[in-house]
Amino acid sequence: IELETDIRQAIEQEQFCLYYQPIFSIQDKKVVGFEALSRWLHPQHGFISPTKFITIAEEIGLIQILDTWALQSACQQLKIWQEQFNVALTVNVNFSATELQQPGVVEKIIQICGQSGLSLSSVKLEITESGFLQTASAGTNVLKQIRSQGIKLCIDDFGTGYSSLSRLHIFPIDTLKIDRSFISGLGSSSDTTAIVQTIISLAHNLDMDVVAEGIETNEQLEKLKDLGCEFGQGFFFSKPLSSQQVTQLLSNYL
Ligand code: G
Ligand code: G
Ligand code: NA
Ligand code: MN
Repeated sequence: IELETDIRQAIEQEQFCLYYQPIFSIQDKKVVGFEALSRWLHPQHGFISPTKFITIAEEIGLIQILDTWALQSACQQLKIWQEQFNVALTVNVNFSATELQQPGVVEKIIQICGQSGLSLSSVKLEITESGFLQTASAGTNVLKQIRSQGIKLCIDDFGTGYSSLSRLHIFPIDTLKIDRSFISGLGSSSDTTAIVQTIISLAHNLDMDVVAEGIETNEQLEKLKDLGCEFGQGFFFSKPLSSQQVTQLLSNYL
């Protein structure tokens, strides 16, 4: 209950900020975009991880405020980088599946992205695999409307949510993000390697591209290159960065 007021205040008082983890092309190691990740620096409790406050925000019905704030901030920031560096970068924003059930959600998303002046195709919404499963047929319709405006959709943490393969193709998905628990076993476990290989083939056969999450070693990177995975993110390339750090990274590198 206390946290409810806290979350509202935290947004007003700018206690939330976004960090950005680079997503890069595995072939040439070039940055193609960023995943925006929320961070809360609480005045009493210090740093609170999103894994804690997102769940609470969902339970008390405040996730809408948070995700809306994140989408708006990330779009504004990406527009700044696109103009400053004159490159076609994209931004991934995490979006809670419970919010897709809210009336007017499609209009709201389109409005926020549009106001930023970005091309809608540079925005990608990440919804967890388990989130996709919660969305009934009404949710599928919402996803189709969002997709029809050009915004891209990603399944986050793929491989952990037990999707039924028969339902995968009914969603208008552009990208599968392979959960990092699979990437950590790449190379050392032949079973895990087979699973990753299968996910990549599945995605490509369904016309989706693939981002491998949690790449920590060069060995994992090389293995993913062999398996034809096109995009990656992880500590090997870069941890999540503040917006100032991203500006620095782009100035050094472009
Ligand atoms: O960097 P990390 O520990 O921050 O992220 C933990 C989890 O929180 C990830 O699964 C990420 O998808 C999720 N997450 C981070 N920011 C947001 C956000 O703004 N909205 C939602 N719904 N999830 C987020
Ligand atoms: O659920 P989501 O996939 O969006 O999770 C993103 C989370 O993963 C963030 O907390 C981020 O800090 C973390 N993360 C990003 N790269 C790596 C990595 O290479 N290794 C580990 N262990 N965590 C990572
Ligand atoms: Na995510
Ligand atoms: Mn993920």
